[in-house]
Amino acid sequence: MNRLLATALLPLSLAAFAAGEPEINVVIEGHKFAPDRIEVPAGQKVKLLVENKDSTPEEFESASLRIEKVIPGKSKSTIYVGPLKAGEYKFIGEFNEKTANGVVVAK
Ligand SMILES: [Cu+2]
Repeated sequence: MNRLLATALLPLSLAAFAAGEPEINVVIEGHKFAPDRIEVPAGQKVKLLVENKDSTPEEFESASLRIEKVIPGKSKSTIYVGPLKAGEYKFIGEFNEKTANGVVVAK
């Protein structure tokens, strides 16, 4: 490995070591998820750090992910997903289904 490449890779490996699972920030605002398309690595457990900025509670629900979790208004919650096979896994905010929906894409 040349020195340039080693220097480029070092911060990445340190970050992975320090963080454990990859972490992805998700915001609920105006009864919508942002991002509403969440890309995660397949075959790896991932940590979703979900912040509900609305004043009302929301329920992150997905039958295919087997997740059902209420996130009170103005609060943060951690949701673990995976390890997942490559594919698309829909989720909704059950309290505001019409606007709050999205998909986890594992690849
Ligand atoms: Cu539910």
